[in-house]
Amino acid sequence: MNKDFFWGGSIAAHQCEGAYKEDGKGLAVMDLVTNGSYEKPREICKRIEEGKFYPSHTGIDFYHRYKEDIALFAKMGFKALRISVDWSRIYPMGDEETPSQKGIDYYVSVVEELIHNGIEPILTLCHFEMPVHLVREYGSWTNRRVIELYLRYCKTMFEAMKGRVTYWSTFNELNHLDPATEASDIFTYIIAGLKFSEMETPAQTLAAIGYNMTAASVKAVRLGHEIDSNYKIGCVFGLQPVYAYNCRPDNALGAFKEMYRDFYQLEGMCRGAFPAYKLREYEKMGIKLEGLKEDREDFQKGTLDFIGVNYYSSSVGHCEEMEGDETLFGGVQNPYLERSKWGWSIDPKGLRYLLNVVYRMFAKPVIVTENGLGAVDVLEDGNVIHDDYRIDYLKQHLQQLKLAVEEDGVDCFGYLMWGPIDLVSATTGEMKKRYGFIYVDKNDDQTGTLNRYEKDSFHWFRKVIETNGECLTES
Ligand code: BGP
Repeated sequence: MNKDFFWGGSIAAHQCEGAYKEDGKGLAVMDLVTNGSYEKPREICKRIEEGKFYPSHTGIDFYHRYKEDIALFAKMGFKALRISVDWSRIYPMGDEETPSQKGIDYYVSVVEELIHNGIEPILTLCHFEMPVHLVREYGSWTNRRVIELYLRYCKTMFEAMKGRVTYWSTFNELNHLDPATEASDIFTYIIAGLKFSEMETPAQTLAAIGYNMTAASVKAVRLGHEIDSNYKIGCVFGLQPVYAYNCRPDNALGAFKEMYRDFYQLEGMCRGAFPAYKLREYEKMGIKLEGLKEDREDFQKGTLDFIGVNYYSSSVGHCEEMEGDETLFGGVQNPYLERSKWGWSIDPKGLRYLLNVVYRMFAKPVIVTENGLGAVDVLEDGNVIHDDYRIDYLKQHLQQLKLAVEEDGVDCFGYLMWGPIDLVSATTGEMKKRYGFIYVDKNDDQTGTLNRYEKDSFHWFRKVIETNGECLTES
């Protein structure tokens, strides 16, 4: 691998920081979502209700312990860490004229700590952390005024981090919302603070959210480049291969269409225009979009510098012959693959497949911004955790990534493992679904010391980084 390859991890503010009211932070959408589990969906509340538990309020207390946690990442040899900035710390309501200095100072301190430890900071500007006020008062991304407010926030961060940060992501996973399909409440809520089941005109609403967020991203890229021409600005997508069940042409076409539903915004951000086929599709559905003309130049000038790929799983396209369990992100389960305890199929080759698809489609540098295994870990006597299943998972995925780079010629400049320290699960709100190299002593009943312990995978990943991935292919 290239000697500058970004080995590291990704975390998100609302899943780790806690301190949800501290230093003037406003209420963000995930502050209203309770804990849940694989069997019991998280509850989305209108307001904070007594007696209910909201995991984002406490997270893993990264807000206060970031120095200790960054030191552990540095001990593993991390070259990069992707964090998110919580919009509601910078603009607590979202529509103030001036930002919160305390919010800015906090992220400057975190970034400086990373730099001090030799870790490249990669900042996501919105990872499911929209101020609730923008949903209540403006109707979230359905309202184009929110694009301006998002740009005000981006400008604040682009200016505050000049000279400290190079890599940015405008959004995390703004995909998964296609007007031609039904969406789950948790997905529409995570992305836009709105419940699918409460949308009066779901197709129109999803299309407006999808388009306006895409427009916001291209405008943010343009703005960022104006502020600092050295900025490298990408966007992170949650993508998965959708395989055809067999070679029946209908199945091949169906799987193709299902897979590329998640790509239209990425196409808009890479090709200099919002895809014409999508506009034709909307016309047939009676969907109307605002701003197409005025945004045209932004689409041309705000193309991405790189693409972030979050990869966990693959699926099979719906077809007559195969009736399987639905997967979380669309498509049905693949009978050839094993699944995690949370039902996510495990498909290392899918990562190689996906990296090739994305790189060949857009010819832009790619970075794996998330990948990992959510599993139940056991803290044993002596505070050790033997997580060989996680090592197996990561090793197999990294071997495929290496093949994508070294055999297939994909320009992939980093691998950021998701949740290098245990944190709150986004879909279920649990602590039990652990991803980390670092164990956090916190349980779903809110007991635990919050102490951090190194799992076996911690030492394994340190070696991967130390050998720049060479040890992955040693027998
Ligand atoms: C991605 C999100 C992350 C993260 C991850 C794992 O889609 O970007 O925020 O949570 O999925 O999902 P979960 O936490 O539900 O296991």
